[in-house]
Amino acid sequence: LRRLAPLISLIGAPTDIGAGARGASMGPEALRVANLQSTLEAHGLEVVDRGNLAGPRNPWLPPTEGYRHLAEVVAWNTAVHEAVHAELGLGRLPILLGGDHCLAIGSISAVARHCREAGKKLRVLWLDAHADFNTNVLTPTGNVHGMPVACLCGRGPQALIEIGGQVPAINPKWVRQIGIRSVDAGERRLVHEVDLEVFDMRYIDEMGMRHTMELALATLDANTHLHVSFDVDFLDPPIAPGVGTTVNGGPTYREAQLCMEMIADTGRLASLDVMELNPAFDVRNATAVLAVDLVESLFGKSTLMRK
Ligand code: 4U7
Ligand code: MN
Ligand code: MN
Ligand code: MN
Repeated sequence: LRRLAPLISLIGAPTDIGAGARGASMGPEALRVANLQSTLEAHGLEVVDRGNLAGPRNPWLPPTEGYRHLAEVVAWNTAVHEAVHAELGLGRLPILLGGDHCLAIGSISAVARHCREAGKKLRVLWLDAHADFNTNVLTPTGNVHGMPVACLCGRGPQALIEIGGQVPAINPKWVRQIGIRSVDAGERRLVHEVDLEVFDMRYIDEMGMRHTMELALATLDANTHLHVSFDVDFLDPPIAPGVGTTVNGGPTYREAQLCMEMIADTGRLASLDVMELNPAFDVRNATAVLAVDLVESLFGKSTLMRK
C-alpha cells in the first residue's frame, strides 16, 4: 500500500540571532532561489510556502549572563514554535528554513508538543558538526545556536526551556547525533552526563555511513514521528562553504546522500529543519543548491528507480 504523499509547508525564519557570524538570516531566501519548492513539486509533492516569520533585529551585543540576545532568541523561537505547531495540527509536514540553529528549540519543542497531543513517539536526528549542547556557564561564546539540544533537554534558561509548555521538551534518549566533530570541553562532559547517543566522525570513518544510519534509525515503528534537524555545517566544508562555522572532515557528498536516502526509506520523516545556511560565505549559492539536492533525497529521490 503506497502511503499518501505528505503535504509540505515551508516556513522561513530569517534571523541570525543565535549565531556567531551574521548572514544566516539570508538562508531562507537562498533556499528559495535554489528552487526548493519546485524541486519538491517535481516529485509530486504538494508544497505551500508560508513566507517568512517576523521577529526582532539582531542587536549584535556581547553576552549577558552567558547568553547573547536572549530576549530576541526567545521571541524568534516563540514565533517558530507557534508556526511549526500550527502546520503539524493541519496534518502537514513543516520544513523550517533557517536561520541559525537556535531556532530548533522552537521547532522541536513544537514537534514534541504535537507528539504528546497525537500520542506519537518522537525520534530526533541531529545532523551537525557540533553537539549544540552548551549552557550559559559552559559556552565559550554565548551564542545560543550552540545550546539548542541542551535547552530542549531542560538545561537552559527558563524562558527558552518552557516554550513548548513542558520541561524538558524532549528526553535525550530520543536523540541521535550524526557527523559530530567539534565539541567544547565543558559541553563534552554534559553530553556524557546525559548519555547522548552521538555517532561522531570517528565512528562514521570506522563503521561507515550505512551502519551508522542503520543504528540511528533502528527501533522506529509505525507510530514514530521522525524529525530531522539538518545543520548545513554537517557537510564537509569544501562542498559546503556557505556556513558560518565550518569544521574540517565532514561527510562527503556520497555519504550525505546515503544518509538522506536511508532516512527517506523509513517513510517516517514528519518534520525538518534546514539550518545555518549562510549566503554571505557561499560561492554562487552552491551550498544552497547542495542543501536542496540533499532535501530532495530526503523526500525520496534516488538515482535508480526503487520499488
Ligand atoms: B551550530 C560553539 F564554541 N560550540 O558553542 C559554540 F565552537 O548550530 C559552536 O552547530 C557552536 O552551528 C556551533 O559557540 C553552533 C563554539
Ligand atoms: Mn547546529
Ligand atoms: Mn553546526
Ligand atoms: Mn553553525
